[in-house]
Amino acid sequence: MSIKALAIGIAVLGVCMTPVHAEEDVPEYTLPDPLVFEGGERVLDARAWFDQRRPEILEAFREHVYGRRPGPPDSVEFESVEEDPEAMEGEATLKQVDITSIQGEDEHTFELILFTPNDAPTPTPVFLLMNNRGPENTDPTREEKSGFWPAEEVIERGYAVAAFQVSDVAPDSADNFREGVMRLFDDPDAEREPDGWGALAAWGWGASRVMDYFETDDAVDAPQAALLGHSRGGKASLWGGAEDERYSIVISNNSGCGGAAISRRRVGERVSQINDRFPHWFCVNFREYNDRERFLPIDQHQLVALMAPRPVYVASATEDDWADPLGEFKAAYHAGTAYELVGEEPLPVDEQPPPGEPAHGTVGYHIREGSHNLTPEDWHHYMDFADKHFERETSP
Ligand code: GTR
Repeated sequence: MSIKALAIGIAVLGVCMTPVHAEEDVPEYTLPDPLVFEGGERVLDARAWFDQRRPEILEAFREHVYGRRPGPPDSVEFESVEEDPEAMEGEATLKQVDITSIQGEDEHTFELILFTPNDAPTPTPVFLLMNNRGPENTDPTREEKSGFWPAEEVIERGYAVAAFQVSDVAPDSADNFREGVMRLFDDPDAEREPDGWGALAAWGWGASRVMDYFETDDAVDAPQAALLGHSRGGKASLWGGAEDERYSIVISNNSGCGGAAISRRRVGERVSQINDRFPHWFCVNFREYNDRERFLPIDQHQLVALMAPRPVYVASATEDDWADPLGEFKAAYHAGTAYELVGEEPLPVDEQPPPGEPAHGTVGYHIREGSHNLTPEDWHHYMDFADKHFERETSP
């Protein structure tokens, strides 16, 4: 086996490593222009973006990539199952809330964990993590602490911090992903519609039910809520933020293929590989683009552009070639034309900045030294970005 083949093998296993691809091997490609309608006409002003072009792009992603999610259920109920006003040694209030979606005769419940700071002005802005790792990362008792969700550090900076398990909303498995919320709307035994929603869309739908809850909680400033996900969670946060404009900041950490990375580059994970290994994440139509990325009517920079004019953040890690860090940067960069059109600041750099030098316009980007992960360092960049956009003082 050649060194390169071995390296790719290791990357596939998700073990941290240095880049294994050569930029000169990236095929030539032309990106679809966010500001050109499918029919070829140019988008000339912000009105045309909001009223026509944005809906056209959103529709293309529904049809070809993530599938169509339903609207809200008939009703949603919230039940506080645990409350501790003296959590984190008195620094925060803990609430554990059961969120129940009711549709006809059926219902589905998942749990939200929320800490709000005790000595910050209320309502407080909030970060919601769509947790794709184990629940030990978001331990409400704080007996276990994890850099993946450094809740104490977020509270210390005056933000509320929340999390839910994506697998509680839709199991992360091709065998039973339709047994979570999806069964409220679809027959899990019927064949999937070609544009029926996949698990990533379902996880974002769950984030919308969390937003429904935030809007009822006086301690939380729902109009200042940031939606954050890592890896598969970062794919879901981008799509969830595109579908639900109530999230005012959308953040994708190391989201890679089907997230922020440009599909046409074919670097790291490819559309065919992701569809083979995770057939439940996307809609069935996405498989049409296995090894045919250049025929996609959209590419992932347009997913980032769907957030405009809201602040959006893409982040990479140096040893995460499987997620194509340069492709992630390029998506953030090429979303910029839509941001400029609506009077917002695109990425303030036109080349990928070095590690440790985040670039924060209304579009934000950083690359962190290290492997595929969500770390306190990433979180602090996100909080700096939120401080800027929510006009808060950045702590030293
Ligand atoms: C990998 C997958 C990636 C990424 C990652 C993760 O196996 O190939 O697309 O989503 O899992 O979620 O950690």
